[in-house]
Amino acid sequence: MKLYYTAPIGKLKIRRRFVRSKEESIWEQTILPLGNGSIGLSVYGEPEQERIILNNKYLWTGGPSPKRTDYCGGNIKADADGKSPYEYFVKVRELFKGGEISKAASLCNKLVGIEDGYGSYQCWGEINIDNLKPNGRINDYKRELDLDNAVCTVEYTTSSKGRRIKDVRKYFVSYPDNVAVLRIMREGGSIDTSIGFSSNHDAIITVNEKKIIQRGTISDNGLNYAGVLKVVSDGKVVADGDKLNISGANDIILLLALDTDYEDNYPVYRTGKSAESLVEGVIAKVDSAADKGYDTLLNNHIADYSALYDRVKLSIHDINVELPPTDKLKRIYSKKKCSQAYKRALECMVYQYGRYLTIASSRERDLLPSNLQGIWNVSDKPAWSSDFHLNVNLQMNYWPTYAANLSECAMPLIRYIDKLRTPGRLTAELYTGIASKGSEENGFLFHTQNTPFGWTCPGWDFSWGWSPAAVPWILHNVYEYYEYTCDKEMLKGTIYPMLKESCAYFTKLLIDDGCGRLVTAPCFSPEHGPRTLGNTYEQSLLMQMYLDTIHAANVLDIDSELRKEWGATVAKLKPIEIGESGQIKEWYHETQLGQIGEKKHRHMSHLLGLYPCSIINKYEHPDQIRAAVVSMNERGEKTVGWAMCQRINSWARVGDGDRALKIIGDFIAKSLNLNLWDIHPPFQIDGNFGYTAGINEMLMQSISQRIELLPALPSAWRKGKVEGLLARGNYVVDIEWEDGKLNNAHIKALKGGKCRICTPQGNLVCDKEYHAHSDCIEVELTAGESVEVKLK
Ligand code: FUC
Repeated sequence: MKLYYTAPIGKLKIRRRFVRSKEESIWEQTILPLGNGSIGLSVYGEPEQERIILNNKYLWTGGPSPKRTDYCGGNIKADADGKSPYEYFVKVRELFKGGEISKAASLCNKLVGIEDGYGSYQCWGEINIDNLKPNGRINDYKRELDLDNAVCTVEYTTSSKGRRIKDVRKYFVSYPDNVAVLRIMREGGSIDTSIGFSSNHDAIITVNEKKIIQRGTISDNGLNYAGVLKVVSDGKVVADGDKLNISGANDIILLLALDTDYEDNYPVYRTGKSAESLVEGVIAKVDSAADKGYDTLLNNHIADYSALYDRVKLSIHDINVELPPTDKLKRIYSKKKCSQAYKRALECMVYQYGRYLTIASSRERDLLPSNLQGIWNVSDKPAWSSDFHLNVNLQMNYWPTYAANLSECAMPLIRYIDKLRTPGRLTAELYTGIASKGSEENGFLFHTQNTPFGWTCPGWDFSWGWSPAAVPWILHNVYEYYEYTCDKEMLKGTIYPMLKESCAYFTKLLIDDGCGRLVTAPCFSPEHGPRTLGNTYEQSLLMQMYLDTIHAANVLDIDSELRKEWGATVAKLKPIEIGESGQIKEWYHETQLGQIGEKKHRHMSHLLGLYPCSIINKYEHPDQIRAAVVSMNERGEKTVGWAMCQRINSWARVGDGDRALKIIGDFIAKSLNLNLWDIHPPFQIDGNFGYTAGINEMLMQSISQRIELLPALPSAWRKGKVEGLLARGNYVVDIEWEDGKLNNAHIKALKGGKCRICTPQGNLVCDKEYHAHSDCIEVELTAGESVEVKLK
């Protein structure tokens, strides 16, 4: 499975309406991304000059700095009137409870943080390789990204005076060796070129033997960094200022390592390493890579990558069809006459691309999760700082991870959230008066915007900044790690303590709504409508969190008293309500649909109980499923990239595959760039991940203790096969279907237990002894055991 282009970037038909600068717009539409979780490359592949934009996940401005000695995660201790946010918080709640809604709503504006020190994800710099094209016309140009091995290739031939020259470039970023490897080869002639390795942050650049070395300090925050580019070549390599000139080469290998002194240790956020010692480290990395040699590096890379990527295979219709270049395929896709084979192949490619981007931007040892642009960024002022946005975006980045059988890739997310607890406790105390003392963990709070430096305050504007529900929401992503892998050690040591602390906090935060129900306040449904005492967004996420925590405590067989307490809290939480139009109410005082809030708003925060949570499900609450459909119809589908993907997942959860596929069609046609990156606009990677999650959900769901096969199969997906999806309970699921009907499924239990299986297509039978329930079959499997399932 490959993305490929037969024309250089300058000749591709790109979108001309630039949302950002021209350079950034060309970058986001055309480059091919490579990454190993922390090092990101953007490959242009121009014949004359190779240009590769460089990123390192930890290169950020903002946070603690010698220039900002009072840095405190954006939190305000007291405003100009000497009042603390907590005083305002208490007042806001009093006003809400006393029915003085508009006063309460306007006082919410005091519940903000500051902007100074927020910072932004940075671009590192670039590698430039000059004068690459020999004389003569270019033929057979091809730039491709092979998703099967995460290698990018650029190749073309030139002929001049009867001589044919073939150039081939191969690039990859290795996770095991933690270096980027760029190889440039020429047959039929030799290469004379000059190599530059530039910095966007005024690094000191030195050239030493065959290495270009950068070292520097980010002026905003004193973050130290170092990078090295080492040349291994059969040509002559000589230093020329801060460049390396190479002559007479047939083979050039460039090895790149980048590092910073970032560490996720609150409150310093630094390892304390100097730029000089970072230089020693990166040099050791490229030297050791050079000793191993290209073939070993490539083999290590492919072995590592395929161990993850190869777990899931997807083929809808006929995957083996010869495909046109990706830019053409994308253009043809939205035409009426586009063949089934092309349509389905592109849908599968975009699915696997989401898995590829997960592996490339989020790996086990990373200290940070993928951000709004994964790890790729060309600007020093990217949109929304390319931060960690928690009112849908970061959550969506990890929606597909587990079911797409890449659980390891969620480790950086779990680590990041765990580390936010410490600064988050300060925000909880300063803004809501709930303090943790000594070993007593009374809870942490963070909101919509977050950075690598413990930024946990609400943003500098309540209307998008305030979002306590960000905590239970992202904790659901964290808890899912256990649900899918059944890793009890991880549950006990890491996940459960996070859930337990958060329950302790919200139990203290909840107040009576005046009618005997528990709610939080003030609440704001992202990012529209009134400020209220409780809302469906916050209540649904809290309900899910308490249920997850009770379940976790059951599994671990601990905290029985707390379980009872949490159970009692769940019973008193204000429940999901259905309004006069038959809709899920977003606000409790909502009567008819559409009377409050912005029409067609992109956020569907009142439907999070449906997806990614599971409190709205067809088994227990078919009435709420019907109400969710009413609400979704009202919200419509004309929206930005990530929001289309939330809709794909939500329609899959209600079992409407045709509707999901319709949005998929629009998403591919309108919301993907030529390089298949999702746009908000501009480029925002959450849509890529949300799309992949959507396909997972259409083919297999595993909520309410059941594995549901083909829960939302579109009628246009007549036949197909998916192998290797992961279901909650740690089951690996393969499904084959033909003529729109389930042919067979193979389910392998990695952990074992009672496995309930169903499909909306009819009753099932299997090759093991089973119990038939009214809506599923139940089979007992031991670890390692498999079962074959068919329609009765
Ligand atoms: C949320 C969304 C926006 C955007 C931003 C990064 O605030 O409402 O659409 O995706 O995050």
